[in-house]
Amino acid sequence: MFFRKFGEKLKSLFGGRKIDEAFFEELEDTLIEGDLGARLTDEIITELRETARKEKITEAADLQKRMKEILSGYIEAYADKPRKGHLTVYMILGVNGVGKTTSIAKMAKRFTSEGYKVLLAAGDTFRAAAVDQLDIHAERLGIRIVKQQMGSDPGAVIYDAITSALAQGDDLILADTAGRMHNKENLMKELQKMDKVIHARGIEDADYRKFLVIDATTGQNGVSQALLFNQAVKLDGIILTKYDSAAKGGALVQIGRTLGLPILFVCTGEKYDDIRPFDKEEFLTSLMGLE
Ligand SMILES: Nc1nc2c(ncn2[C@@H]2O[C@H](COP(=O)(O)OP(=O)(O)OP(=O)(O)O)[C@@H](O)[C@H]2O)c(=O)[nH]1
Ligand SMILES: [Mg+2]
Repeated sequence: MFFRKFGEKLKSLFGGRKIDEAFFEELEDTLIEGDLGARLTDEIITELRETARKEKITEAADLQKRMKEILSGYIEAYADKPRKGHLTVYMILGVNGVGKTTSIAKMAKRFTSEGYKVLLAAGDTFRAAAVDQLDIHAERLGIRIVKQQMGSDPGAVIYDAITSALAQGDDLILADTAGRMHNKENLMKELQKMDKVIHARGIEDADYRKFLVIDATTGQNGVSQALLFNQAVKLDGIILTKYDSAAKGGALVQIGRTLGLPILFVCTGEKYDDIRPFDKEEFLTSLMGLE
């Protein structure tokens, strides 16, 4: 259901025809259009040609499932869950406007409904409106928030949040961050500072996770962002937003293939419940037009 347009294109491409050169050319164009990128597209086509040759497959339809199997090797769902009765920190990263704050609110609601004690940390101190935005969500959802005034050190906000969470016995801190366009050095410096604060407060690496939010509508840009952030700080996974308006999902496959990053959640709208854990089977079935 997510990628109807792209899926439909693949469906009609694979449907009722023999495999020939024209088929592979059309498939190549479609995959590039679907944001799979030139390199990955090449890899997939090569593997499909090989499969068709080896197994003497002549009907394109018989290759559709094989392609899904190939893609299935490229992406995974993020499998870890925060432990209850033990503090975990999720740092939510991403460039401007991708949906960090909104996703934090959605996750907060979801984890709370699963019985987690959640605390929000207003780590985006860059804009006054950012603190207010998270504060409004906290109030609406009845979830505790730790905040400071605009311009204060985000590290200090995180420090306070951890102190407060430990005192209150919270299970999970969801930390918002500023969405500035970063260069790698800047980003690294900022996040290393944050790491230091978090470690100084006694949180171990295993309990400190960094997720990058990617806007599904940005295609190749999302892939570049994942590359940059992952180089600057080791990411633990991806949250994909704006799936609702996106007709393609290839960028996610590319990120999985090139960076090996698992996907935590996908968001499909602006309402609190427009979020769900990544389901590989559902995603690929929809992406491939197999439903
Ligand atoms: N359609 C749709 N809109 C979304 C989704 N997630 C977020 N948005 C919208 O995208 C816009 C930006 O969302 P924010 O959560 O403020 O993004 P942000 O990354 O925190 O932005 P900055 O703090 O400015 O960097 C808002 O208008 C959200 O309502 C989604 O999954 N689908
Ligand atoms: Mg924000």
